[in-house]
Amino acid sequence: MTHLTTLLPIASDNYVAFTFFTGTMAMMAASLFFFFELSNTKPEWRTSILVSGLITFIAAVHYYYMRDYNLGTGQSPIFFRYVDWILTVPLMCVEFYLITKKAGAKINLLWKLIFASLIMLITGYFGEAVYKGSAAIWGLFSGLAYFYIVYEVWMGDVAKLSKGSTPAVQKAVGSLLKFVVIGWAIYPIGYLVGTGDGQWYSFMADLGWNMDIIYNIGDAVNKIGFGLVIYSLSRSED
Ligand SMILES: *C/C=C(C)/C=C/C=C(C)/C=C/C1=C(C)CCCC1(C)C
Repeated sequence: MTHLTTLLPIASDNYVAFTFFTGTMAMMAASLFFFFELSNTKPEWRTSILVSGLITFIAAVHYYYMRDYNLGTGQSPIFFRYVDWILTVPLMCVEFYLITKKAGAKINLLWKLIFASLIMLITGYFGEAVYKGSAAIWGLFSGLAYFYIVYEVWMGDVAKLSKGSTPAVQKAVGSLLKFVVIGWAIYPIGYLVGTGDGQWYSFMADLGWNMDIIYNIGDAVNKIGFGLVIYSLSRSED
């Protein structure tokens, strides 16, 4: 791949490239915002805001490459995408843990979440890039790991701990649950669209949607959106 893609024009109907560009800028801007706001954040929320900034920063660097790769080749940057997720999703688990820690969570909750998220991503990568013919079965494994995370947050440890805690922590856990159940569910939709060709769920591919646009929307919601929710919680609680 050459490094001249910045000289390539983007066709006005190339929405994929458009979302890679705006995604790059949004991730960069969000990182600056979180980093600069650190110094006027209450100490007990600082680590959370810092981790939000790290997540958007790591994504900004990957988006920079994905944008280039996509514009130069017209293909999906599957590899960079998964490298980004392998780094940022465990960091999101750290965010979840930091919130639940305020309700008394132990470190083993963090390891459970990280482990499940890695299973979810590795099996997803196999289905999307390595064993494409059996994308359905890999997607199913990935989905099971995802449901385990949903279970932990909705009914498992996270939910139980939150019940006995302060209203502020309950509110934080409530928004965490929304992100895991609604925000994260954007990704399997992208997967079904992107891998549907020749599978029983080929109707998803036939919709004419684009996997990268769906993933890019998912990233904006979950990385920037979740970071902003943490930010506002850090201001409202007293
Ligand atoms: C910042 C990036 C985030 C929060 C990425 C999250 C990714 C997922 C929740 C992916 C989930 C998948 C499934 C549940 C099944 C199909 C394969 C995946 C990996 C797309």
